[in-house]
Amino acid sequence: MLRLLSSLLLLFTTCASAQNNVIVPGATWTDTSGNAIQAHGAGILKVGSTFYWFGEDKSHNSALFKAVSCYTSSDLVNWSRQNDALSPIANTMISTSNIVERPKVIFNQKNSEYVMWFHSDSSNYGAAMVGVATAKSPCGPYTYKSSFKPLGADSRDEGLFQDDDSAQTAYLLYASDNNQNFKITKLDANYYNVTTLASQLSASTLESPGVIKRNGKYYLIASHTSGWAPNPNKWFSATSLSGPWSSQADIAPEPVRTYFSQNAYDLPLGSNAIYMGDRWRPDLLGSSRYIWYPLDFSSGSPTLVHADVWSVNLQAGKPQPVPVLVLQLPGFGRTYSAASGTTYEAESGTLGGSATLASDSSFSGGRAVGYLGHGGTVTLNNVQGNGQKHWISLYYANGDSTWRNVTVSVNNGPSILVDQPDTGGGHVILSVPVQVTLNNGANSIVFGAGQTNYAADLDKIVVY
Ligand SMILES: *[C@@H]1O[C@H](CO)[C@@H](O)[C@H](O)[C@H]1NC(C)=O
Ligand SMILES: *[C@@H]1O[C@H](CO)[C@@H](O)[C@H](O)[C@H]1NC(C)=O
Ligand SMILES: *[C@@H]1O[C@H](CO)[C@@H](O)[C@H](O)[C@H]1NC(C)=O
Ligand SMILES: [Ca+2]
Repeated sequence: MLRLLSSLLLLFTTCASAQNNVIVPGATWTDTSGNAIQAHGAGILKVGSTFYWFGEDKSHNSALFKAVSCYTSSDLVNWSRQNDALSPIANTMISTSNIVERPKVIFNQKNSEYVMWFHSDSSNYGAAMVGVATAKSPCGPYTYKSSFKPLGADSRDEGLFQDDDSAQTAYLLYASDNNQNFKITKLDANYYNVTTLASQLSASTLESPGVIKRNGKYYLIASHTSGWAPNPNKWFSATSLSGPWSSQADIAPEPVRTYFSQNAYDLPLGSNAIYMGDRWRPDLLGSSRYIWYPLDFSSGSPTLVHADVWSVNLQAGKPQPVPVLVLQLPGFGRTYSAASGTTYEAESGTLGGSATLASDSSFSGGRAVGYLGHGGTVTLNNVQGNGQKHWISLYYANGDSTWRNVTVSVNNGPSILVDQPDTGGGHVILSVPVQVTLNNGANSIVFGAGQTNYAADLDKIVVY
């Protein structure tokens, strides 16, 4: 045991500089050129050992169409931007005054062709169509074919599922009939059109769907409809895509509203999967963040594994680039690793100005620091670092209906402002990440200084 501990410590010391080789849900995720990844409403395609990430470029902070981006990666962490996969065409349904959302790509073996489906709409979401585009290489650029209403009915948020039968039958998954009925419809052999309805979940008000097949069983993951605001995403299972589907169940504890995210894509990996969601920020759409978590199937009920900092080990046995503890979950084995952190309770810090202690059983240690910001501060001394960049997760509660934020200053250095999305209640705790450089040894971190607005109640921080 001692030997294991010291080798973990050694791993921590020698490898900490490679900390940007990790998935940090809610952080600004930069590509290999250092730009924020713009690929919202994601779709993933794997070709050989390369992953392709398609998504909405929202860098113009607008819902209107700018581009479907294409990024490549071999490890799901380090992404390089390629040419845009789909670009606007004036006077069509994919002009810059239209909506193109949730691009998904599958490969059609018969035609040796990549086929992209997306939500195609007018600017007020009144057209409610799907669009189809094709290309001969994964990133394209894709040639736009058409937009239409599948089987003559509405289609808004959509996804695709390609089955593993010899014909590789594919299906459109979509919110139909003014988002009231959720439908799964079979595609034709070219993947250009739909043919027949496979199943309908009537009055289910589901959107943002993904389907994963596990041991002959189909799992549908979807959110309900609450605009850009998060809700508790659900799962359903069936032994056939024609149903019957099980009744809905949560993929995460209901109050956390899927850790403030909405499903975009579910990527099977090993015996589990990765949940890939969006944390939408409607007033600044380009700053919407990606919330990716392991989706654990070991209990038979797909469940998000909340991990502040984690990595995907694509090659079993490959040395880990980050200090990790393998998640102690059956089936995870070498596939997922979550970083181990050191916790500092906010209530153990030194309160300044109008800051006060808040008590609630939902807080770690039963306490948090309230009335931060607007003159209130808390200082945590003796936060241990190693002279490198560290991710710190701030655990907080924000019972407002709007976002708050908090300043973070390390060793009297410049303030970093960290957003604190509403948590859905004053008793609900979420975490947000911030990356800082800590001195080797003890550090002093001040929260809430120099801001006129109130920050959220700070429960604790975890330093990775
Ligand atoms: C990330 O990918 C780029 C381009 O493929 C490569 O040059 C770089 O070494 C990679 N970095 C890491 C940390 O894997
Ligand atoms: C899709 O199929 C329907 C029914 O056969 C047909 O009416 C429609 O024109 C087709 N749409 C496209 C875009 O090919
Ligand atoms: C910080 O939060 C306040 C609301 O508490 C908001 O008015 C302000 O715009 C936020 N600042 C930034 C830079 O987002
Ligand atoms: Ca606490």
